[in-house]
Amino acid sequence: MATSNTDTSNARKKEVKKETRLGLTYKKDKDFGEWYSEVCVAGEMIEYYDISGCYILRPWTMAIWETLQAFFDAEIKKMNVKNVYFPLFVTENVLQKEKDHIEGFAPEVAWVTKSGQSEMEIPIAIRPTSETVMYPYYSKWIRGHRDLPLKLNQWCNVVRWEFSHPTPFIRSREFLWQEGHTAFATQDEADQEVLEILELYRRIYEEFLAIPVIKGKKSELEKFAGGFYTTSVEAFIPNTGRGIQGATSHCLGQNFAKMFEINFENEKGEKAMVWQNSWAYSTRTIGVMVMVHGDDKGLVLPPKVASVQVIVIPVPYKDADTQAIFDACRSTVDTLCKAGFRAEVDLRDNYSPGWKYSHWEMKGVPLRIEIGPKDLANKQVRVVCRDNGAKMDIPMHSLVEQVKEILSNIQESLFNAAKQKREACVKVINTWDEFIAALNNKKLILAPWCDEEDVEKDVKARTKGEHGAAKTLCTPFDQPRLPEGTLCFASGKPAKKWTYWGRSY
Ligand code: 86X
Repeated sequence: MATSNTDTSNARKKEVKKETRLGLTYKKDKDFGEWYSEVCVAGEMIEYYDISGCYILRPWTMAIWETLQAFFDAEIKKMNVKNVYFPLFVTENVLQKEKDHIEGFAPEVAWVTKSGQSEMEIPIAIRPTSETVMYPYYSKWIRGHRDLPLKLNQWCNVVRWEFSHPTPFIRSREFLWQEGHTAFATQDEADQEVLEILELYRRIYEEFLAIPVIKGKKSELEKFAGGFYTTSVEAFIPNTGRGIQGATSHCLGQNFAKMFEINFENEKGEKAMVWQNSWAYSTRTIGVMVMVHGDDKGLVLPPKVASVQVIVIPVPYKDADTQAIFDACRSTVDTLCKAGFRAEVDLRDNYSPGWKYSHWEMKGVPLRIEIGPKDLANKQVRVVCRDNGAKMDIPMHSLVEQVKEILSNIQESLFNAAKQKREACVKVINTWDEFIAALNNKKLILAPWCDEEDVEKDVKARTKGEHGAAKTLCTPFDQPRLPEGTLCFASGKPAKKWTYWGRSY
């Protein structure tokens, strides 16, 4: 088949153009939503799929998930939590066992109704969460006080067929999570575990993802309806002025024990009901990380979770000894890997150094090392920090110590920068007018509140608009002093506590 010269040259032009089309179309400050999707895809974390709300999690994402998983899994094992796996499917009968629990959620449940071409006799649901799947077996397995505590966790996927706007990681119809379900003889033990787990969630956000979170208790309106009380870690996205629930740790009280008859014989030989908890964090954590740290050049990954912490790029010049530069790159990576860092070299010969810089910046690699002829001659490397663009020359002999120091500084300064940005958004208010002004200014609002459900409902109703209503995010455990006589910003009644309010994801 004949191909004209023009065709070939156009094709080549197109190819080169595609290769060089690096950089984002959208700006974080201008079009946040579009920027976010673009960064997830261009950073190679996510690929869109042909089912709305379902996303492919690429290796760049899964490596982060596995790091968080390794940490959390080891920590809960220290607490003597055991891993299990319950089936994905649940019959209608079992799902509906707890009517009140399911009621509000029913529209989100996805069903399998056919096998091949034939209708199934009994349709089966795909788990949206596993209470009703697991608790019948808790009832069977728990007989006496010696069977307690029962502490189980599973790493799995769940499906919630949401109809509101899907967003990668943040609101997807299928997501990965861990769900912990524990049962105790006493409320005391349950209470204590709720907080121990919440602390692990704080550490995931603050120590790994470099995101400051607020620990607190959910209002009656916002708690898990089937539970006794809900605690959470709450993050904040300054660009949109929205709060986002990072993870939850619930005390379920004895509500589910009643429904599922999870009873035991206590030490006195009396019949008693267990106290239960449940707790979860999901791949949403990764979305919060992208939103908080990303910039106009792409992802910014905290060193502790980045699957590549250091990318080494050769910078050969025409008359330089390319082989020697390549060798220096390889040995640099070797040294770093042996010292325990996650380092890689990009030796591809079909991309320019400049293209590679943009590529790895887009992917958020915390540290870039460039090695050119001058570096080789001076026995040094050039390092560039992803977060602030800082550049320095490091002598080869102190490579490991300096890289260690720099990465740990990046981890810390990402957290500090995020915290500073969040603090700049916190607005303490006392009156309704101040509340509305702060809400319109995308603030994270801390307000004195009477803690009445009807008042929260009223605030929701009065702030309903195209951007969504304001609600409570949490009542922080760390309470500022509440001066005597302080009134609720919304009702004018005596305030009982300081609570964070805002729009949320
Ligand atoms: C609430 C509560 C709880 C175990 C956790 O937050 C931690 C881990 N579960 C989950 N929830 C539902 O119960 C629920 C139920 C159905 Cl049927 C649904 F379609 C969606 C749901 N979403 C949340």
